[in-house]
Amino acid sequence: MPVTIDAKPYPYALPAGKPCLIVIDMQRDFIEPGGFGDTLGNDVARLTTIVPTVKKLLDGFRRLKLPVVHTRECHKPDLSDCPPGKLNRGKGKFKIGDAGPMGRILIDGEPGNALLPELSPVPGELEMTKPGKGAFYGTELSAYLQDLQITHLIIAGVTTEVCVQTTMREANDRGYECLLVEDATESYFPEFKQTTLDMITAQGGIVGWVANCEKTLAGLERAYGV
Ligand code: C5J
Repeated sequence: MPVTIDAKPYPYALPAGKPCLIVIDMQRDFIEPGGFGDTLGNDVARLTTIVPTVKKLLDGFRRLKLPVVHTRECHKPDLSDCPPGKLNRGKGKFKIGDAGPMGRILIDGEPGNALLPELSPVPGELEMTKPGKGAFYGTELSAYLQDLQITHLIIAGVTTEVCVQTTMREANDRGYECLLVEDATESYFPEFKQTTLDMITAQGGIVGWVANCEKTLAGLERAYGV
């Protein structure tokens, strides 16, 4: 009998092999005051509330020696990987590539594009850039997961209804069994977060499972702890 995590819509069975944690876009530009998210008029304070929980999840994966991937949404400095439709979208103060308060918006290597320092990867973890909302589009993620023979993904990060949900749907279509950690993901819009959690778990888990951090770590400890 596989070990399970107490999840919605029903228990999530952990694999005999290792699950991988994917932490989506915990970047300064989305989370810190003065970043890109802030300049779009979003209440970034909502996103800072999950930082300790994401850290707890990371600590658990590290303690159990389970693989971790961190993503950053960004583009090359010459914007050659940014389609016109994305570049020209919106009427905010800044566009992608403009000089913002924390460097050029969504450009790889700029201060605002970095992960929050308290969630920095440790040696052995993959930090991966992505040009789209989903973590599979235009990235090495598929090859990396196949190499490690990963079949199960535990997902955290921001924002729930954009990059997190897109990644989870991409993963689901590729056959991965996905669980979203509900208190380790957040949105600028509380109603969008709740609706996303409901959409994921509807119809018998049409996209996957949802559980809180405590239950997720308890299941992982039962399955992979020594
Ligand atoms: C957005 C993201 N919201 N990481 N990016 O544009 O969800």
